[in-house]
Amino acid sequence: MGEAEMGDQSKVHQDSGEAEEGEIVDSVEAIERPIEPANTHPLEHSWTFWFDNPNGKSKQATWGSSLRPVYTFNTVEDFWCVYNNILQPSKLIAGSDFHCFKAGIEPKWEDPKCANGGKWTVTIMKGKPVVDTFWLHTLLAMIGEQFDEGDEICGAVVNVRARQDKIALWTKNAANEAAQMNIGKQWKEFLDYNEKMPYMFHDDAKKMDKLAKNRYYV
Ligand code: MGP
Repeated sequence: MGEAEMGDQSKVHQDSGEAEEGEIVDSVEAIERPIEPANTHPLEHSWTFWFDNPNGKSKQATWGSSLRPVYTFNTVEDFWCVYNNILQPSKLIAGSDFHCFKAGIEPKWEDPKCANGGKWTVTIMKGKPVVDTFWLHTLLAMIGEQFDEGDEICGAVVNVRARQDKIALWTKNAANEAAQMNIGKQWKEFLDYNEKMPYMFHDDAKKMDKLAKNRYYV
């Protein structure tokens, strides 16, 4: 091998920082090198956490004007990094809404992917720490693509309220009853939840607000 070639080769090694197959790694620095991003575990989708500031709610003229995207992640490691550094729902103040939606979908009825959809809702009595477990299991089921009808999932929201907390799973095509029933049944299994669970169409909520009726139950 000529000198020029040798020089080129050592340059390649320096740049990539990777040992080639069969190469003896002889420096401590190389052995103790921290885990490279290449060793992370990508998720099927990117997901965005959103937060709605309860302090802004009483003052806001329009619903959603204080709703903000907080962080987008697309690897298992990044998820845990964020999750481990944010408050769990039981520690959030009443009025907070915390969402995790597929990147590109806004957690609003008005979003085109949500407009024809609806939501399954689990209601949790105040003071029950199970809200944190339910929230984590919901997140893991979504980002880990545990639902057979995964394409139907838009995201999930936890509403922290003074009297009771709610976790809702938003889906895309409310009229597809079979798909929604499948998702509802699976979600109950993942949470080990045994109460009756309702599904509401966003369109009904939009038109009738608090008078809107649930369409399906599991
Ligand atoms: P909520 O916070 O989802 O319900 O919606 P909750 O917890 O029963 O009510 P709260 O008063 O205790 O907060 C509350 C209200 O916000 C609804 O009745 C709507 O008027 C409005 N709203 C909620 N969402 C999810 C939307 C939405 O996606 N779009 C619009 N335009 N308004 C919404």
